[in-house]
Amino acid sequence: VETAGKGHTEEDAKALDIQKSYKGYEDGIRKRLKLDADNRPKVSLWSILKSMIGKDMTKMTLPVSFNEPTSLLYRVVEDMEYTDLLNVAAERTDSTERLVYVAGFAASEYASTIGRVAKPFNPLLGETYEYVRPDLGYRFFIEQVTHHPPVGAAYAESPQWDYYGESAVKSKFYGKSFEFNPLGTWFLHLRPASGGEELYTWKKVTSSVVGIITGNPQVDNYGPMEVKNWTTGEVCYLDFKPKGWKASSAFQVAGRVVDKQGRTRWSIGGRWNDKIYARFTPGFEASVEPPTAEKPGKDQAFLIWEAHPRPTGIPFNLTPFAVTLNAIPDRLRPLVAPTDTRLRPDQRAMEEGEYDFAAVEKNRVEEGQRARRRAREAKGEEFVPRWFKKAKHPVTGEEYCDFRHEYWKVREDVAEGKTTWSQ
Ligand code: CLR
Repeated sequence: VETAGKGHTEEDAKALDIQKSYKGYEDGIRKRLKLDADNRPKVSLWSILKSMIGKDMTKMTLPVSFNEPTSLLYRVVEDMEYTDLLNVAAERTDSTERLVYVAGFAASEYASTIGRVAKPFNPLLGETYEYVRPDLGYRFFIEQVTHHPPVGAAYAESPQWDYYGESAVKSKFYGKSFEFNPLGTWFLHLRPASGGEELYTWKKVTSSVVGIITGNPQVDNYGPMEVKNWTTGEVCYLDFKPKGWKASSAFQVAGRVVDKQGRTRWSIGGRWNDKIYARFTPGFEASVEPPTAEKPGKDQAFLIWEAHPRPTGIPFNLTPFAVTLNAIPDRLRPLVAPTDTRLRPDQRAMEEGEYDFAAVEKNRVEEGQRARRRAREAKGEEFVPRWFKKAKHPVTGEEYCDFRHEYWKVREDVAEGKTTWSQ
């Protein structure tokens, strides 16, 4: 093991452990779907939703043509698209600068919501998903731990960081808008190259669909976000501005990083669909304009994050990253858990444009879930998550889902033929 005098033996051990999960992912990422265009029937959202004011999304039965071939589990992995920002953060020696990049990561996931006015499939209780990126050095795992309300518990890890939390979204249709309010806290353990380990937390902002009545539905993301470094006491306050009437306020995000005395160090600004910048503003907060060639200098803003291009012509308006998620190469199929969402026939059919078959299969898997629930109730049993357990967070004191670090060990044994998933 090469430690290069950095004293990061723990990191090296972690890297080796993660590499064991690369098995099955040798074929690389998927670049395109079978389908060239989705050709979903164009039905007005309002005509279907107008009788459902006051309801939450989980209680609505919508035609499958309102779905996209993702699930709420996949929508959580989509957070991982810009993990390069976490690696940049780990390389910075100044902790407030690390916070700038961690906040950039927290804001980066919203770019993928553009143009995605479609319902992800609702995961079944106990459904899981694993996603490994040998090219980027991380692995991700999520399990659906409750059905009502739908909660997914996730854990991602790389040599430089661990990222985990619960995705629990409360939704309500107000007529004028459809609001999605994420409740869970996200935790990040960052291992800076300069040594030590830091804990950061934040909560996600509200997502909403506006323009339903006027027939021009669009996703907006708005509200305050507080990214806190528990190790240093530094905080980044971000404000996602609601779209409103003025085109100029659309996608705007602005904020600042403060030290533990509350003094501003950095100002942050930009648009969450495009680019976010930071500017060194010690002791004052200032607007953040994109840098210009005319006035170079230390107080110039610099780019911290830029959205990946969104090529046109991907069915369902998916991002290239989302296209990689439901792929199931032959080498991977025998290694994933039987509960893996890649094996769901309804999502597969949706992805391949077989909408009627998708609807039939969706019905069938959901019937199966109801039968399993009745069987549990008859025996007086309760569902127990397989890979996570409820615990009190040792630092923040909140209740959260603790990953038991068993999934990847079992998977390794399955890959080596020492066991099978059913045992
Ligand atoms: C927001 C970020 C969270 C995870 C998450 C969960 C639910 C998602 C939401 C995100 C984005 C908006 C979303 C929502 C579920 C349904 C809703 C995709 C990713 C869409 C826009 C609703 C479409 C309207 C239907 C009625 C057709 O970490």
